[in-house]
Amino acid sequence: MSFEGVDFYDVDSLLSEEERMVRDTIRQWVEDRVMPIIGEAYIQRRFPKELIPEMGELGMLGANLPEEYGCAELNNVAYGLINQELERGDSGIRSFASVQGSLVMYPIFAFGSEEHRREWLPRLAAGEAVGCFGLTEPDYGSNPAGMITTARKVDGGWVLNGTKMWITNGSMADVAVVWAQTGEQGDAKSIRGFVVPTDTPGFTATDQKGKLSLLASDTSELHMEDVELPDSALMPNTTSGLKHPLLCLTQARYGIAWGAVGSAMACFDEARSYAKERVMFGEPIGAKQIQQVRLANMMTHITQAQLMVLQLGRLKDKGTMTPFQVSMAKRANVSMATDVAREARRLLGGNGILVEYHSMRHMANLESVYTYEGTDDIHALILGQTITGFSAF
Ligand code: TGC
Ligand code: FAD
Repeated sequence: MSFEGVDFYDVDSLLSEEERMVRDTIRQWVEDRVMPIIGEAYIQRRFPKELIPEMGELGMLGANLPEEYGCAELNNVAYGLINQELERGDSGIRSFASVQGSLVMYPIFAFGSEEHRREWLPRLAAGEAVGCFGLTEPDYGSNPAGMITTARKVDGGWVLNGTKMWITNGSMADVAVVWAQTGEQGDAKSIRGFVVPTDTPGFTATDQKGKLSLLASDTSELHMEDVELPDSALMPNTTSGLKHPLLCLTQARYGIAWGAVGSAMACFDEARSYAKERVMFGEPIGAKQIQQVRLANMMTHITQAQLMVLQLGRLKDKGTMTPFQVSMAKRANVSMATDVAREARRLLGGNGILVEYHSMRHMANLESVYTYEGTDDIHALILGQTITGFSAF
């Protein structure tokens, strides 16, 4: 498939030369390196690890973090465009980069010690090391405040015990950012973050079996049984409470809001070219009013989403973006993309269920994206609280 790129409102003209250059570089890389292999990787249920060093070389990992630590130090719009282009390929590829950059490198940069930064950031940026982020537990998904993983203080260090579920990059990670209770169980106020090398004795990861979505992505369970860590494993700038993990989620949700636009653009491109070529009842299906309405709706909703994330990125670059604005964009754009992917798949008829086409893979992936990083419902409740002042969680 060749990416034509839907840009009905000339959003391109609102980008700087550097932003366009970043976007075009990643778009070309996805076309050359991801598209030829992604269908097969998906069927084989494997994350294409061979792409990681190239992602590092092209500056995609932690791209909005400082050069001092080996990162590209791009602005947040360019960072968003990277996510958009990666997710045109596959949500699993974007997920890898989101977790590495927003959920591992960002907390190490923002809350870790200088030693943590020097040890991990250059390797994570280069793709020489992989990271994962352990917040969710089997019984605490939408409500991480209730987590039961503990970090017990002992002489000279900490001992971690617990299980984290649904962890992206978990089985291939060299380092895990793990959130744990340092006080009473169920007391959100005592949650702290730890930098845990995954070869520490007692730390194991097992692959999550049976997924029907995000198949080209590593999703795992983390088990920690008496994992002994030195004092230095604690991220010193995490004060207790959920605020710091939530700050990480804001970074990742921002990237997802852009990524969802990319998957919708890919589905629209596919649907448009299919509608022009597929002949039924003597003419292309694109000449039928029903398919034109379908395509018009897709393009309208994609255009709205493109404008929303661009303004969100400009606010982030100005330093005034709020987590509530991010919730709105994550929720609206992922919901939009799930609808666009489903409509594109339907337009493709029987071919729409084949792996040679891409819309159904995007559609299945987006069901995970709809759920992770705060479900659609949770973001509705965050917005509801912002509007009314009442918490309805
Ligand atoms: P709450 O009392 O509302 O907040 C605790 C403190 O945090 C502050 N805060 C935030 N700060 C920064 N960013 C945000 N988004 C924030 N939201 C809240 C808040 O002001 C407060 O600060 P302070 O100073 O008063 O202590 O906390 P709560 O326990 O009531 O939780 C609220 C809720 C439900 C919104 C939160 O728990 C939530 O967002 N739940 C959803 C869980 C979630 O999204 N998990 C994601 C796991 S990671 C993942 O899915 C990776 S997928 C792979 C990929 O990214 O590709
Ligand atoms: P639950 O919280 O049990 O929700 C079940 C249903 O109840 C949902 O419909 C939800 O919207 C609804 N619900 C919940 N609370 C309320 C409420 N108060 N009012 C109304 N409805 C409510 N986590 C990590 O920490 N790191 C990762 O790298 C990571 N990667 C992931 C990758 C994948 C593929 C997936 C699927 C998940 C990943 N997650 C990760 C976990 C993800 O963040 C959680 O799945 C998500 O937060 C939802 O939690 P849950 O699955 O336990 O659902």
